[in-house]
Amino acid sequence: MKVLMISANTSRTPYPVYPLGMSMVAAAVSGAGHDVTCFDFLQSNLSFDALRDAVRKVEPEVVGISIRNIDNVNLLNEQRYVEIVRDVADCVRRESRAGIVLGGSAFSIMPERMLSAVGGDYGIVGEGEALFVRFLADVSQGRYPPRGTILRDGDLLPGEAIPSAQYSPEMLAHYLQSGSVAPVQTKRGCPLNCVYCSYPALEGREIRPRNPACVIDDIETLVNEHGARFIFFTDSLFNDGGGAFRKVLREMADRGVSVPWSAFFSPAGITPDDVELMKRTGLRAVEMGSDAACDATLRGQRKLFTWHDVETTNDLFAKAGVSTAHYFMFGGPEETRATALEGIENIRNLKCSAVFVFMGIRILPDTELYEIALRENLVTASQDLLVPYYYLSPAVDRNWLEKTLTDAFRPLRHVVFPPDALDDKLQLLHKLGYTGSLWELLAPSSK
Ligand code: B12
Ligand code: SF4
Repeated sequence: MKVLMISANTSRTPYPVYPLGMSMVAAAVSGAGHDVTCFDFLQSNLSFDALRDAVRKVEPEVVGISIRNIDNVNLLNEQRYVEIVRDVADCVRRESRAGIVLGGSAFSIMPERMLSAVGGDYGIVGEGEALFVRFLADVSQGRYPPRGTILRDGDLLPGEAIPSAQYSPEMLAHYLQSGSVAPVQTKRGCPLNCVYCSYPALEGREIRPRNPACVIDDIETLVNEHGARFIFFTDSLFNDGGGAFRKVLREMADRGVSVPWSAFFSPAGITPDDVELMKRTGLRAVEMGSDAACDATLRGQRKLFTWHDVETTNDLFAKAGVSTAHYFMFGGPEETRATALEGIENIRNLKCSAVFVFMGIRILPDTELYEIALRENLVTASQDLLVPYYYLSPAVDRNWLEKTLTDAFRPLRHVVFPPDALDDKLQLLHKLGYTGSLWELLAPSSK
């Protein structure tokens, strides 16, 4: 069948990111023998003319729209992305009678609501490779499900069967202009239960590692054939408790691959040997999901580590000369004035790192945070969660919290509040040819 895949992501913050989800689904669809064309709305500079031309040229029988972000999860400078996805779907609809299938992380978080807001014909929840291929096999036999059907609960792919993305040279060239960051997924799934997190619902609770050799093949292709100079491992959590990350790093080291890389880490379970191996393979910067800044709020977020773990892991990387960025969300469950002040003091004492501070936590369905917010009467069961709504602990006043965080962090160059305050500078540095996420320039160790 002729399939047109469209990435409808329009976000450029903190930098434009290569549409990995669409490329992985495209690889599976093309592997199943279909004729796939990918169109990236962002790369085409949000041009509806270019979109229209692509639809006319491809004459697709099915169109898959990949929807990455609902919003920017930033209470203090809200950006919403769904309306323009609806315009994309409308544009396709005007040009073509093809069935429109929606997928992607933003779709999967609120499938029913997204289907009606965007106006697709069908939706696929979760990973798209197997279910989209099955859908195409059915419709190629004329077996269309009723319009409005949302497919879900397909068998998750075993890790070894997760495909390499179909990295498009033209698309990559576009994204490499912004910091030369190329994304690679080494595994799917997270077994933990952090209170706000939708990742386990998106990728499943079981860790499914890809074959490390295939992961390193991807890195070599990106570096040697496409000129990527920085790899971001997009795993929900890189340093999984089962140690799959070590196998990837050992394979990398055994094959002599060393390229600057970064990933999302949890501040637990990392040894000095791990750090040594990470450095050998090129680790440039650690993005640490510390999330809360003292023990009471860490417990409130159901984190399995303590503030002591945050400090110890931070020191481990600092000693090895690796910069870390910590992300914190103030105002979550169990936050009070006292915990906020304690958290600020803890952050002040954190050595050698950059810190990004969010206020409030975006409430997503199917999370414990949503249940808590319901119990505390902060949301109602009929509330439309597509409209961003943020959890703020009833024990702190919003204005007090915002002023306190602003006053505390304004004098500190390495603490960024609100968290997008440096996005424009980052984009300028990328234009000047700097690579990676670059916040390490803020970390006191690198001054
Ligand atoms: C890594 C990551 C980042 C990295 C990206 C680094 C890079 N260079 O790629 C960084 C830190 C930069 C980042 C930034 C942001 N992120 Co982010 N990120 C992620 C994360 C952990 C993984 C994304 C990824 O690449 N996954 C791997 C790919 C293969 O998976 P996928 O895209 O979901 O695709 C699969 C399915 O969705 C499906 N699928 C995809 N497309 C389609 C299409 C069809 C037709 C079908 C059938 C199926 C299908 O199949 C794919 C393969 O199985 C996710 C959480 C998660 N675990 O999903 C959040 C996530 C995508 N991010 C999110 C957000 C909000 C953001 C930011 C807006 C935050 C901010 N304020 O800066 C920015 C936006 C960036 C941008 N420019 O778009 C949200 C989006 C949902 C929402 N709440 O709106 C997520 C889901 C986290 C969350 N729960 O809140 N992010
Ligand atoms: S926040 Fe990170 S560690 Fe916690 S459940 Fe989500 S992906 Fe897993």
